[in-house]
Amino acid sequence: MHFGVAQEKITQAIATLAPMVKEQDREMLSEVERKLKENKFNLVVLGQFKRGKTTFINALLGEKLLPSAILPLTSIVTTLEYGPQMEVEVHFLDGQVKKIEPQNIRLYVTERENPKNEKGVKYVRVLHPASILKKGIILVDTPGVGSLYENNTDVTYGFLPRVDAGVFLLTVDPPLSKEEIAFLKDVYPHVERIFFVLNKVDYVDSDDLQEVMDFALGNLKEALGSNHIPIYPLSAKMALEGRTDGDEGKVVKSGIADLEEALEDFLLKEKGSIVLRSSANKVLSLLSTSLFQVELEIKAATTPLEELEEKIERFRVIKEEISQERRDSEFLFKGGIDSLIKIVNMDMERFQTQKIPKIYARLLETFQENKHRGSLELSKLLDQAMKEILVREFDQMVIQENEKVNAEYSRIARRFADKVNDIIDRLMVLAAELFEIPLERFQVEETITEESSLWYKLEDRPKLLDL
Ligand SMILES: Nc1nc2c(ncn2[C@@H]2O[C@H](COP(=O)(O)OP(=O)(O)O)[C@@H](O)[C@H]2O)c(=O)[nH]1
Ligand SMILES: [Mg+2]
Repeated sequence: MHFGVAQEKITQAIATLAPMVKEQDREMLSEVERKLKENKFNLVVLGQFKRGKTTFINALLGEKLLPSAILPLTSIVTTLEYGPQMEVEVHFLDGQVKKIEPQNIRLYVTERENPKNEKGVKYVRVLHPASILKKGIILVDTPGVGSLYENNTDVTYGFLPRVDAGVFLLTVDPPLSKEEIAFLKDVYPHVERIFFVLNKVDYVDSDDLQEVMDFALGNLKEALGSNHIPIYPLSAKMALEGRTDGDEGKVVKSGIADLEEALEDFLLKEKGSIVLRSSANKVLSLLSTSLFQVELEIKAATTPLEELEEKIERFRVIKEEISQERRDSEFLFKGGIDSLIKIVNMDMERFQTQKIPKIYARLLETFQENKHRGSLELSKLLDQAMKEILVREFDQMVIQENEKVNAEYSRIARRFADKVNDIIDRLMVLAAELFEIPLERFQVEETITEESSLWYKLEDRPKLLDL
């Protein structure tokens, strides 16, 4: 279908749907409509905290616009789209919009200047003349996940349904963390297209780069179960410095050109279809939930009042019963989790009472064997012995606990999922019976048993032995 025709059809569907949906869904629809009309889509920069997302966006813009440093953490989403001149708007949660000077962005988007978002900012919108934006993308800088501030993770996750395509930043130091893999698995189903970038390559020399790339690639392949994953090496910092200093050599060395080329190629060839597909999907999913409500209303309008009141009363009684059951199930689930936590705590205590003496004995042994050595060497040996025994004991414990926790958690979750499915079933049958509406059945998946595992962290140098 021609882009214009499809665009028109989706716009019509939005216009029909808009008056029928809830306020907040209407907001989402009008955003979809705007993006569709302007043929724009969100290219969201994702990744863990401090991977260089903000630096990368600044490099694309060719100027140090958004605040990035070791300390100030972006806790607010910033969107950037094309405008003939730079303009910055702060959109507040209460609906107000304020124009600000570009150098004041930091007052709103950093944790230091706006702790816990006490200023009530919803997002910051930047209009900018950069050529990459001219092609119709809305670049989005997210706070990132896995930072100290839980709020950031929530904000980033909250943005996922709005992602059309993503740039996912990894770094060479360390190549891929457990949290990153978990986050990536969450992101993947939401995104039509994702570009992987291995940032901070200036930390490794060119001999090691291939090795680091292969390692990251192997991890990604394993995590995503896919074989074709292009990954772009980059030094966002070098690209930004090169552009702000007018040092073309640095820009070339940074690797940004390949990535920009891939992005532009993608914009040229695929953007239109992604805009359409992603808009249509968003409208469709809203449509299917709205449809049920509309059908209910139609049925209600055509049923005699008395009969309807009787049905409503029956529905109310059964609904109350089901609510009670839901509360019971939640209670059961909580109880299950509590007892799981107790089991883990008990295991930890047992680990402590059994293993700590063993660790001490081993350290003492090392000390006795080596006490004739110099204090620096002795301290090194003790460090090493401590690390070895800790790693060995902890590894063993973690493997056992993981198995136990996963098995027990799956069991609890399965029971809970069964109950929830049962409740959904009954509600549907009831609604279908009372109001004669055919419904599509859906299942609560057992993915409720999302696996997450225990881990521990060993400092390079145990502080205990800081002699
Ligand atoms: N060496 C090096 N440092 C970088 C690079 N990109 C970003 N950084 C630094 O990493 C830190 C975090 O960057 P930032 O862009 O704020 O990360 P964000 O939290 O993902 O937005 C800053 O100190 C940046 O200067 C890079 O390519 N190389
Ligand atoms: Mg940032």
